[in-house]
Amino acid sequence: MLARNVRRYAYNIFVSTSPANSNLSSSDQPSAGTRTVHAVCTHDCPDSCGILVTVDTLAGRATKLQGDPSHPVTRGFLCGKVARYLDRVYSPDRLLYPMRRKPGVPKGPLPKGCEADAFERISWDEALEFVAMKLKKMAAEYGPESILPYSYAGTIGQLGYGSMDRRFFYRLGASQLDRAICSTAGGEALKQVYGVKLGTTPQDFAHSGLIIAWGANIHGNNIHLWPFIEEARRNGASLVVIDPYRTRTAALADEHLAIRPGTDGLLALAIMHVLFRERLDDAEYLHGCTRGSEELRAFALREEHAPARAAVVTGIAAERIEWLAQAYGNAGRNGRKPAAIRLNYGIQRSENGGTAARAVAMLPLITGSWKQRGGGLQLSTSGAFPFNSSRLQMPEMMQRSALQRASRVVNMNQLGEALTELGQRQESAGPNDGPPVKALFVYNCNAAAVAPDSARVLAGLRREDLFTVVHEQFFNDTTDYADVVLPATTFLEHKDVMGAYGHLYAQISQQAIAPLGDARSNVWLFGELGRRIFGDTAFQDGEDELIAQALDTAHPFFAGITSERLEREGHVPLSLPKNEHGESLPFSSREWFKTPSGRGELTPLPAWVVPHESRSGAEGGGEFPLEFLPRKADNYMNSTFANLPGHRWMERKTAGLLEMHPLDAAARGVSTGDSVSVWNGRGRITLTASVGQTVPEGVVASRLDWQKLSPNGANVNMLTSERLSDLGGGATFYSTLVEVAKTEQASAV
Ligand SMILES: Nc1nc2c(c(=O)[nH]1)N[C@H]1C(S)=C(S)[C@@H](COP(=O)(O)OP(=O)(O)OC[C@H]3O[C@@H](n4cnc5c(=O)[nH]c(N)nc54)[C@H](O)[C@@H]3O)O[C@H]1N2
Ligand SMILES: Nc1nc2c(c(=O)[nH]1)N[C@H]1C(S)=C(S)[C@@H](COP(=O)(O)OP(=O)(O)OC[C@H]3O[C@@H](n4cnc5c(=O)[nH]c(N)nc54)[C@H](O)[C@@H]3O)O[C@H]1N2
Ligand code: SF4
Ligand SMILES: [Mo]
Repeated sequence: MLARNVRRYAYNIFVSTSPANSNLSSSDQPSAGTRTVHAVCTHDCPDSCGILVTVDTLAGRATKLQGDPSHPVTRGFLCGKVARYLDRVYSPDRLLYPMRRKPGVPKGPLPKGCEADAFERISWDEALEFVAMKLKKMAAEYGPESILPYSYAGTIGQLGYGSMDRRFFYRLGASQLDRAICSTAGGEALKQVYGVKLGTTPQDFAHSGLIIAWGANIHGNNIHLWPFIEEARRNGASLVVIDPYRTRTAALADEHLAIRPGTDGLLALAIMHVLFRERLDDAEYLHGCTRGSEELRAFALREEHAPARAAVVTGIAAERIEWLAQAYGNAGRNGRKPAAIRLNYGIQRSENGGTAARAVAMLPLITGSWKQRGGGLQLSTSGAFPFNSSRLQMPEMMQRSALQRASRVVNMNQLGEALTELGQRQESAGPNDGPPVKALFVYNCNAAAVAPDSARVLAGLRREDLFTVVHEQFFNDTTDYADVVLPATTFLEHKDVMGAYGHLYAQISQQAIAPLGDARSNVWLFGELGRRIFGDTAFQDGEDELIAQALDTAHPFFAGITSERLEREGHVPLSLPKNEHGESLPFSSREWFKTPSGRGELTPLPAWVVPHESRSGAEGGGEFPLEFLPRKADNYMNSTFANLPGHRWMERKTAGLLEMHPLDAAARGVSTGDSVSVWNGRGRITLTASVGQTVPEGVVASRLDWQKLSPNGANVNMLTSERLSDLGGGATFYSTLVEVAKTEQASAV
């Protein structure tokens, strides 16, 4: 079985010569002995770039990566992280063979570079037999819900993110994972207001007169939107950034409004207040396309939503709020170009972030800016890709599992709780009860680094009675706690089909090179395990069958999108409805809304609630007076790339720093370069102070890194909480309070 599947890989490798070759300039023409393969960056990024990979056919080695010049959003360039991707693929640190923890070696952090010493190499056959035996044993002894899959977005390819793995865990009857660590609060917000995750296409930002980047670090996290914004600015547009942190995007903007974290919902209401007060609303559109506008008008016009009141809470001067609201409301009127909002997931990683995202999402419904090219809002375009995920994932297999009912759901933001408390309580505490988690299967995710409340997570992972399997490309914070590590392929080494959450092109990502060492894809791994344990035909499907299943939909957006066409063309635009000018303008008319009422929903009213864990909230004003932003690094992808020397070098100016406002620093006797302790009731970390204007008073910021590469081996998630957001059970990384002191003082506290 093993040999047959490995062979299947071998021929997949040489089938594709990229159709995009025809678009290459002569200097880019593949030379003799090389060929060009069309791949797609499968990292968790809105841009989902088309990539041309040059492969030395004789050596079977990728030698160059280039943004696909024929892809209308990639436009021939890659971000700094992935331009250096070959450093990752061919890193000497790649995890290339299955390994099992040596007897007697305790779980816990291992120095970087020495990890392999804790493990012994085994064959895939041994590894699969061992894992299958352990899972079967756990299921028999404690029930299948004692097994918890834990995955997120190492790859967002349709196959790699969720296909064979889901079939496997459904069939097993394992606990289900609510994958809510990133975007569920905002996603739920869009679904409530619009019924679907859809928005302004990136290219149309070029036609805007005013662009608002709201909780969106475009230059750092979504660089392929930037050229369209620059084009709009060359034609007179302004860029306003609403972000507590002075990001690269904010530094390049026309106006930066450094809002206090967690207060965006109130700012949105204050903007609505001005729009309704000044009659800058589009009454006709509100009447025709929305529901609840009269209630919203009355609510927004309340005195508590006036700019003067919002100013006190948001930290943005009332005149600036007035100015922004007037600029937003007047855009698109009297021959002016419309306003577009790039809302990103920053604001919804807060306790009240779902409602805040809902309030912001209502703004273009009030002005009717959806009707104009260059108007509207983009949070995510993922809802435009109606892949047939139930065919891919086969949730119906769960019914045939040992449980005969849907298995319990564990929210991935509460991994610490799941590993330390589930099944330990005396009395039953509700739907999440059941057996303790005895086996954890981690893939596509560096759980030990990215999940909130690390101290609890790590205490759980350290349990000797927990059987942990990690499928990874590298030894990282999570493999340090694994019983078995399995080597995973990179996107150059397997095939997949892709949607996107920041553009509207379906793409195929070809396998460019053979897997390195014994690395295998997610599809292969879970197919093998499924065949070994269950033998069902559902585990026989290969990549091409799965791609055909993913595309098996009659949805009109996918009209004309077939495997054959994707194989031929690499990327294919979705068939969105067009108006008489040939433009696709989401929510410009009723047909676009997918809410039950078929209209934009302005109720329930988006009341602003103070987050508990914020300076003005119930937990504020006490021991922990500073708001903490545990940010993403510009040069990593969450925790991915942080181990590579070239990427660390690019991030060197901010890694390990705590950015502080001069007043907060002075109040604590802290200067730039001082070692500072940052702590709250959940944990403590050590960083180096950097005093400056990147954060407003009362806010401190630091960046996500691996635990073991952070000072003292502890990263920012030591301080974050498992509390969930108001909608969608989302993470609340950005609702975190801390105190800071110079390290000498801290030891006395
Ligand atoms: N370089 C790089 N690119 C990435 C990633 C990465 O780690 N590095 N991660 C990828 C992932 S997983 C995602 S989900 C995407 C999306 O990524 P985003 O959701 O855009 O990323 P964030 O940086 O978390 O949030 C955007 C901005 O919101 C700000 N913010 C925080 N709290 C608040 C608040 O209360 N109000 C307002 N207005 N702003 C606030 C932050 O300071 C930040 O600059 O990016 C992807 N792209
Ligand atoms: N403090 C703080 N914490 C955060 C965030 C933050 O902004 N601040 N952001 C949150 C957000 S938005 C997100 S999305 C999560 C991201 O959390 P994760 O999805 O865990 O993201 P990464 O840290 O990029 O880790 C992905 C891992 O998957 C592996 N991988 C890549 N491709 C494959 C593959 O094909 N197969 C397998 N088996 N493995 C693969 C990579 O090597 C990498 O170790 O983190 C969250 N945590
Ligand atoms: S991380 Fe984003 S910007 Fe960079 S190559 Fe991948 S998709 Fe493109
Ligand atoms: Mo994310």
